[in-house]
Parts: sequence; C-alpha cells; structure tokens
Amino acid sequence: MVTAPANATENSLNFFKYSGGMKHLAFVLFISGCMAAAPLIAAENTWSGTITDSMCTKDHSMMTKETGKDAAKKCTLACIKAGMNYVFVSDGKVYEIANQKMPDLKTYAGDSVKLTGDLQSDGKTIQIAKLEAAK
Ligand SMILES: [Cu+2]
Repeated sequence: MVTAPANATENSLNFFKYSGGMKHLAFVLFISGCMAAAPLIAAENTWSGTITDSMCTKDHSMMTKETGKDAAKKCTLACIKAGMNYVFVSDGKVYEIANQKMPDLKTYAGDSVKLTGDLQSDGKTIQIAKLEAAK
C-alpha cells in the first residue's frame, strides 16, 4: 500500500525555499508588470459634456436656425441620420465614440451628460460604458 509521506508538505516547502530564488524574482517582476499594464486595460473615467454629432460638434447654429430647448437634440439626430457619427464634447475637446450603436446615444443626443467609459490609446476615442443625464 502506497501512502503519501507525512512530510510531503514540508518537502515541498523546502523545495520552494531552496530553488525559489529566481522564480520568486520572476514572479515579482511578473506581478509588477501586470500592475503597470492595468491602467491601460481599465482606464475607466468619467467626463461631463455633451453628446453631439461629428458635423456640428460644439455648435449646431450652422445647421439649424432653431434655438428652442430641443434644437441641439433635433439637429444631432438629423445629422446622425445624414450619416454623421456621434461625438462627445467635453471641455471644448471633441472625442470620437467607439460604440456608435449604443442605444443611449439616441436618448441623450444633444444633451448634457455624465459619461463613464474607457479612453482608447489614441487619446481621442472613448468606448462608452455608461451614460447618465447631467445633474
Ligand atoms: Cu447637427
């Protein structure tokens, strides 16, 4: 009958102790590498700004003479229908939106929003995770 030696655990601990030096170093480097890469993978951020279209961006006055409450929304939707893309304007900067098909874009077209998402490595495209009406 074969049984595991009672000191199996102790043996493997010793094995780790004696041969683990380089492995331990490699492991530490691996972990710190992962931590350095983490912000690139999950750079989720929140911005305040406006959902608009790539034709008008900050200003719809070129495209519409309406000035009512829904003028920006109507113009944005009309521009999207005409083949433009949704964009997000925050602090005067125009960001492209990676997920153009997100249904919330239509809901918040022309509106001020709080946007949560990932800024892509090109520094100007956002993959939206969540859109909320600005408070
Ligand atoms: Cu427009």
